[in-house]
Amino acid sequence: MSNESLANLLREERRFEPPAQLAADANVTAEAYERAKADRLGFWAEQARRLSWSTEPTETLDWSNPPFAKWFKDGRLNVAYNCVDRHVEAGHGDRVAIHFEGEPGDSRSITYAELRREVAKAANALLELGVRAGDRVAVYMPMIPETVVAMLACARIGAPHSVVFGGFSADALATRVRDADARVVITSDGGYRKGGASALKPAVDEALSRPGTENVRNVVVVRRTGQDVDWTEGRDLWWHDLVERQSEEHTPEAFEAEHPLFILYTSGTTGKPKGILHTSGGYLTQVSYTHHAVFDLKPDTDVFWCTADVGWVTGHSYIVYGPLSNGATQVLYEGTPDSPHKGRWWEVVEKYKVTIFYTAPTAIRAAMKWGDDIPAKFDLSSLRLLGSVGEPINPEAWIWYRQHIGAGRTPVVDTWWQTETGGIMISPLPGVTATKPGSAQVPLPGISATVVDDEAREVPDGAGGYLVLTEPWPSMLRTIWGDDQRYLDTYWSRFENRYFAGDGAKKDDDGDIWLLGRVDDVMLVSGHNISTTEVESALVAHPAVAEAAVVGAADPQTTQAICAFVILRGAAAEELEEGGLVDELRAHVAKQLGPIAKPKRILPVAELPKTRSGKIMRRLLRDVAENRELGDVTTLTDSSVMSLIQQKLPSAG
Ligand code: 6R9
Repeated sequence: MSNESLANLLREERRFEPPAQLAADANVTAEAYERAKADRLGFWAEQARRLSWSTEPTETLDWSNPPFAKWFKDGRLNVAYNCVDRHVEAGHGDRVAIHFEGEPGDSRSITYAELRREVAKAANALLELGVRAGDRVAVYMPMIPETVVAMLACARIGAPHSVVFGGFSADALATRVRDADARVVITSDGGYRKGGASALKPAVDEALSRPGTENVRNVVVVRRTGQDVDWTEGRDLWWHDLVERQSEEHTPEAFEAEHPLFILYTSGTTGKPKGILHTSGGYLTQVSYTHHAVFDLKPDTDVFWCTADVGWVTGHSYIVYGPLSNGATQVLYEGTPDSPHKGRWWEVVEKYKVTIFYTAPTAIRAAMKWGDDIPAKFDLSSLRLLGSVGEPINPEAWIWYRQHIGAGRTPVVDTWWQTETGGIMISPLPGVTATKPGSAQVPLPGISATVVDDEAREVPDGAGGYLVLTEPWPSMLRTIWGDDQRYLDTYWSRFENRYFAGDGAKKDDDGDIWLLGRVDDVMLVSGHNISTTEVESALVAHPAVAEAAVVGAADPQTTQAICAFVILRGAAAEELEEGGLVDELRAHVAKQLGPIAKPKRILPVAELPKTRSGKIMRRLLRDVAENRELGDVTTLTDSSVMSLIQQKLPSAG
């Protein structure tokens, strides 16, 4: 991020103290920081006791082979039992677990007792299909209750799930099915989005026609939209046929704390997505604790709503595992915020009297753009706490969020974390921290984070550098699925004994942390990580493209916008005069990777700037895309290419 935008970030000087009543009743007080500082492992051992273990762990952390951590390794538990059954056993079976709101307006409330029965039946169904502990199950679903049931059923039988975002293409799904060597895919005919039924099953059929996916024995299909689907006899099964006839009884088996819980793919700079592996006991401990601490959840009275898709880590940790392990009542919403109208989310808040609301800056900026009068039409007085995640939130959006959604009285917690960290790492505590718009501020109790310079030296207050995590944490990724070396290279080689998060950060004069965006080549578009290399590969796969270089250019709406520089093949360059090729290339990328990866701009150029070793210098292209003076060009093979590229550009971006 440029110094100029950093200056903008820091311009807002207001501080917001926690409301007195919230502070007085808060789940977690300032004392937690002291306790964790005095005995970090003791602190986490205490948090692990939030869970129900069939064998209590005696060892908190085994760090004898860093950076391969084992948390609570001699403990045994069942994650699904912790998220469902134990609440029923504690007498909360009638409490609503999920208020489901479909995009077309259909709704259904599911109690913990009902959820227990559904999860048990789905677990029995998977067992009938021959799924065993350790087998991987891919889940490619819309935002419906069966998605949560499917994930919990996998957890219950110890079969790691790999949820693939429903907006991803058949190619992306195939890559992930192949990498995880999945045995079963759970999907639906489709889901409702943007006012219509969009299909999912055809992408599964296409993905499973690709080589390397042959080990998928069954596809279980939830009927959501009722649209026609192609059917492969012997492989495909309707969820309602298979699951409904199962017994409601299933005895949960206890697994080791380090038993794999799920794989979730995140983009990497080398193109191939990284399968982030999370395990059971440490992950559940941290997501449960952070959900309790950061959102101050009171399970008897709160209604929690996290708007993320279950296909992203935020959905895993703060729709499924965090809230359910805490016995929360929550809203699950299927569709987009603007269908059938731009007040849809606020209508849902009013309908269910949501008290805690967690969303992403990109959604807040969209709501700002649509106008203050829209949320003003709804009764949002139930809200008492707001959260943000996914990208840096600019102070303007933070203030708008507090003012127009939170009536100028709710705390806003800006939570920094990653797929890799599993749970929230840096965030204000709503009953403790005087919040600063735009800053995630402080590591949570038990978490050690700081900002270092190129030489790994901690920077003084007021200076910037790289965000690093300096001690292992319970919900840390354990490795990259099938690739320990890549785990070491990606996160642990940049600085010795420090986890490199890949984010730029700054400490302000109070020592509070401000996140400044990705420092590597992964672009952050509307809260989604997209690798430059993946988009480049997609472009080059088109016959008209010879070479491509992709950068993320700062964008006020989506944090970064994808900007592609392409070298066209001869004949194609002529066709371009007619204008159609650029549109075709954008559509091509959308088909290959999904609409989120569609470049905002595609600029045909004659040459790309490269170093002598042949690496594309994206830094310079970013300068061009952001209309900046070029940085150091001395390592270029041919510095004249840059002036040629600049000439091609319309003067203002
Ligand atoms: C949870 C999630 C991780 C990347 C992360 C950072 C960005 C997330 C942020 C934030 C500034 C915040 N990020 N939360 N940046 N402030 N509060 O989003 O996981 O999809 O893996 O993305 O998102 O750049 O490194 P994931």
